[in-house]
Amino acid sequence: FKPTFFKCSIMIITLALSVSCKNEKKQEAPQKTETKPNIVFIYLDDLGYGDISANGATEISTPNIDKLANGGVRFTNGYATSATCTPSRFGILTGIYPWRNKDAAILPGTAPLIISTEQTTVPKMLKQQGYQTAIVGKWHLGLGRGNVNWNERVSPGPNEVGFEESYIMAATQDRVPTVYIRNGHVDGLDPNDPIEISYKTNFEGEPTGKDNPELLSMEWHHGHNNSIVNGIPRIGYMKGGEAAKWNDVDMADHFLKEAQTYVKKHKENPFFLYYALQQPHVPRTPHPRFVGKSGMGPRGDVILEADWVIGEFIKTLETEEILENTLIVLSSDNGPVLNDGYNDDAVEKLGNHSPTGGLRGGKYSLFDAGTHVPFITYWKGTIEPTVSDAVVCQLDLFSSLAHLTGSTEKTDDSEQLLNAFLGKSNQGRKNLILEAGQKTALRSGDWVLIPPYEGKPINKQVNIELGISNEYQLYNLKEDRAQKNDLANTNKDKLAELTAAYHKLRGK
Ligand code: NG6
Ligand code: CA
Repeated sequence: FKPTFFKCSIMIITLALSVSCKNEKKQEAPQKTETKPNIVFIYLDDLGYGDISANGATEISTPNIDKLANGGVRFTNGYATSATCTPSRFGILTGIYPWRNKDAAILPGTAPLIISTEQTTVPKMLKQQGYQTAIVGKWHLGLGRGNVNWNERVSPGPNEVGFEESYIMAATQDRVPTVYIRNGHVDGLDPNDPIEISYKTNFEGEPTGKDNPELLSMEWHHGHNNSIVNGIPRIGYMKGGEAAKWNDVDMADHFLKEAQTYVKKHKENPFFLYYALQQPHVPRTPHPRFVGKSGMGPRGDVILEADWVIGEFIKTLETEEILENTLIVLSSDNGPVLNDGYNDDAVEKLGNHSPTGGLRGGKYSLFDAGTHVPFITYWKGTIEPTVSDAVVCQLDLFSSLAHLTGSTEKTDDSEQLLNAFLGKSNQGRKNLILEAGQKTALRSGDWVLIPPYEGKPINKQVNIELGISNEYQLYNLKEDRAQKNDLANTNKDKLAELTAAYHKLRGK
């Protein structure tokens, strides 16, 4: 009797074990879906490393961005690929170094699409993993194939490179066409008032910033003296499309509403939203609610405005009960600039604020402030709050998010650094090629090598040092964050080592 009982109980135990094993297996399923969180890129335009209080700003307060920074991973060595917008956006979306693409330079509003429709992109890769995909905000990667007719569907564009839904501005807030485009169609266009755009010649009888200063509510400083829209002189000429023209002061609220609506509509299944804010790029047009609030003029005011919309957006994720299932990546496309072509008091009212956070250079520069930007990952309940000094680049999101979501896709340039992005490892890249105006430099560990280049060392119009010199420059960022001590002449070994590494990586 006893042995049988023993046998039986063993059987029961085995059964129980196998059941519990099965249960464990079953439990894997929901765990798997947990690796498909919603993914949101919140991408700012020209926001400097030092422009957020989480990174040490004391003259301006960005509580909503800080909440992400202090509740997630705050990277102290996070990089955009480039010191201007178009190449950085190319890099973050394709996982390919933009200097490999000769067209990845600041584009006019009439430029053709520079991402091949054959190219893998973050949204395409995520779509294959079952994601819904959308962009809201600034595009600036070109549209169409040249000679766009803005009165018909404009294509190819974001919808042809992986975004199922798009609500965008074509280029920049200071460039025509000054209209929103939904899935290729100009939003609110009256067919009886067709749009014409040119970056070469004005349309007869149309006022310009250059000839009609009496019509301006904002003064231009350099460039920006073509067509006037809402009293603001722009780059490029535009005629018609009156009803479709955007309202600059409402732009932040407008994009926010689009982003919120998207989230509410798509929350049942995983989505990827690329939410590309226009601030604090020029023209800086804070909504009246924010005017004067920073004491720093419009540049400070639009940073407060951006922080506010980010707060509202996160509230939406919270009220829709998906914040804990959403990985947020917040960064900026390039470093800061004060006067970028309009007299808007950015210089005069700066006070003690340091947009670069003490880094050298700024937008357009090969010095660190050109590409070293705010970089935050946040995933409530999954990412433990931490500060990371791993060197990470927006380029690396492609392979890392592929890994997270179970895709085997990767690109040669994009490193799989998921553990760094989730705050589980301090291990970032060893080497990173940085780009400004299609000139490149190398960050390697704590070191930066800037090869010699022809050209002016300073862009006088924006008053930024570009990092250009006809000699090699070598800096140790750990000891010399501000790049004040060029060690090229005193550390020949390091110079040789980095020069070799740089040429190898650049393939020349
Ligand atoms: C420059 C513009 C600048 C800005 C920049 C693009 C002039 C003189 N300057 O050419 O104002 O629009 O392009 O900025 O036109 S970015 O952040 O989109 O790269
Ligand atoms: Ca930019």
